[in-house]
Amino acid sequence: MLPLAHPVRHPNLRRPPPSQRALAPAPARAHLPSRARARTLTRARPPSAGAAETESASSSGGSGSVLSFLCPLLNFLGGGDPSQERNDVVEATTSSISTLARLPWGSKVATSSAENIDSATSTPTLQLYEFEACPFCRRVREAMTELDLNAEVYPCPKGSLRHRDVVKKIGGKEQFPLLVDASTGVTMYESGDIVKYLFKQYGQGRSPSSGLLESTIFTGWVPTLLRAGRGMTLWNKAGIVPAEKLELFSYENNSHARIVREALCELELPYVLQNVGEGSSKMDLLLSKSGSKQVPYLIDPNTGFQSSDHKKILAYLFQQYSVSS
Ligand SMILES: N[C@@H](CCC(=O)N[C@@H](CS)C(=O)NCC(=O)O)C(=O)O
Repeated sequence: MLPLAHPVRHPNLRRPPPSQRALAPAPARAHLPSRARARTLTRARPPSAGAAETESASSSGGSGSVLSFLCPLLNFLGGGDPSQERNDVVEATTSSISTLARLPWGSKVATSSAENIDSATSTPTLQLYEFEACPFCRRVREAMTELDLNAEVYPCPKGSLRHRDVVKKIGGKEQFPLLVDASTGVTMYESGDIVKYLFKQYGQGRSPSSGLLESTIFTGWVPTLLRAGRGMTLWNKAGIVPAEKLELFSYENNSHARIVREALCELELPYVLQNVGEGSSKMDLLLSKSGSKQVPYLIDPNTGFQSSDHKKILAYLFQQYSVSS
């Protein structure tokens, strides 16, 4: 096992009994107007199918079958249990090469976006249903870094206990990414459409950086393959639903932040993503919270855990949110 931070089972954490775990949907915050309601995580009702406007170009999710084919192979190569002690050299090398492969994208702010925080609830107006290993989801997260946007992220790993059901109820099918913009009422599949939408809505006339859209089908797969499918499948001991979302300061192409996001995905833990790419307007916020500009920086309001050390974060997450510990 990784060296562990001292885990504390906190009263804010709930572990639904096995019979209820699959029935405990996460909230789609677009339908939960107040922060108080967002806290009623396991009681919130998912939106009904077709309730939201759906803007989707097409979508068979054909490349999903590619991932389905690769999934067992990547799981095999990835060595299975993500909570086990890892080889630091392999971790650093594979994530750093992944970063190199996506170097021009998802690191810097291209344009400071219009504010996308709901002032009444202090929560982001964007909700992203995704999984870390999905190259199309990566494309959207890269755009969010470039636009300096925050989002509530609902990881939807294969084997998901909660969030995939919400996606099916919102849009009618399991396809990722899915974006909900509570400020406009727009709900969208199709990563290319989502990126264009985000730039149009929040990019103040800017276009996505050169090659961002086109490059996904080439080097967008590199992190998925090199990371051997980390951030793709639910960990078999996942299942604890935190009362409050975790908060992650990160930017898409940071090699250590990637490893933390993979873990959040494998544990299906929803979190508020504070994108802090180079030039971000939220750097001062990060500085005030952590005392440094280093990312990733994870805050767990359920327990008070805070750290910018990705290894400590991993150890904490797998211990704190494991059903058997
Ligand atoms: N054209 C879509 C493709 C999306 C897609 O194929 N996503 C895959 C994951 S990479 C998916 O949803 N697979 C179904 C699944 O994971 O169950 C887009 O650009 O968003």
